[in-house]
Amino acid sequence: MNVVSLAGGIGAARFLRGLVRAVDPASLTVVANTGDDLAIHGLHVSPDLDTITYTLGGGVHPEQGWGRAEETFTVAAELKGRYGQPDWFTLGDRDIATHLVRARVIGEGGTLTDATRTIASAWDLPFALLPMTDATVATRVRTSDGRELHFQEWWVGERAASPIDRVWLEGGEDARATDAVVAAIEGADLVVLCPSNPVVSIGTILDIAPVRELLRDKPVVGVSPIVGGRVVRGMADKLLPAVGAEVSAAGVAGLYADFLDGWVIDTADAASADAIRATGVDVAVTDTMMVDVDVSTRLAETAVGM
Ligand code: FO1
Ligand code: CA
Repeated sequence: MNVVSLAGGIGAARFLRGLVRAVDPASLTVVANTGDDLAIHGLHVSPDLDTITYTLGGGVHPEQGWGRAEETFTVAAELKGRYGQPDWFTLGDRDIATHLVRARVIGEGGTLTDATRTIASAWDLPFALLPMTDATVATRVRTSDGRELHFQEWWVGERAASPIDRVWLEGGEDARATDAVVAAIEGADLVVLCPSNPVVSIGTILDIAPVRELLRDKPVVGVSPIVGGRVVRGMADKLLPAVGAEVSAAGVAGLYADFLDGWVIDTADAASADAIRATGVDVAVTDTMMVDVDVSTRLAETAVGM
């Protein structure tokens, strides 16, 4: 069975630790969001690709959930102290090695897809990891006081202090999914949406033509990133209102209404199951708090078994 999974960062990475146990990883393709990507010190930073790679490769910082374990910051200190470079978004030394490999592949004329293949193979990832597009795109937000910022400037730079009234993918209209992404979805027997941010992770991937259109012809199941009407981590609660959606398992399912077939929600949200079923979507209710790999595995088995 060929499976394609659409993924953001931390929530996706934790879910994928289970999905690789629930399905044959050799038949799994993970398509990752690149709307969070940004250039720092001339390096192409791809937080979601790297979070997935480090987590599934066994090298992620365990408490933080992103970046490298056993990280050091010698280069960052030199950049700041000697060169006076901005440090609102910090790359650690080990992480910089990843970025130098990516820069070398892209500098030699390769694509982000090529660079991702090189990096994923060094981490022995057992599945294919693909960026959603090789085009340059960037998630941007408009704050309620009228400023337009890169998503990372708002989330990391300003700690999401300002409310958001608009969010969009710059360059999204002109971007296309890569041939590899299109072929993977066309060949998929099942598409699984990770419990990722429905606006700036899954929503961004859906914005890249022709992903959304392709999903309408496929069995698609997803795991709700909202538990008990709250975000587990991240900032979806600040972004869902900007796209007119409720911060709830049902609200997120509604954003996928045109293609969603199965939706896994937490036991804390069991009361909303019937309302979601009434929209024509199958609902499974289970424990979705991925405190360890066993929970992630059972969750992935539930999603795949719908
Ligand atoms: N998050 C931070 O809060 N501060 C950082 O300095 C930071 C650096 C960073 C470097 C590489 C990387 O892959 C991720 C990094 N993140 C950092 C996390 C991150 O960018 C965001 O949490 C996600 O993009 C949102 O999902
Ligand atoms: Ca469908």
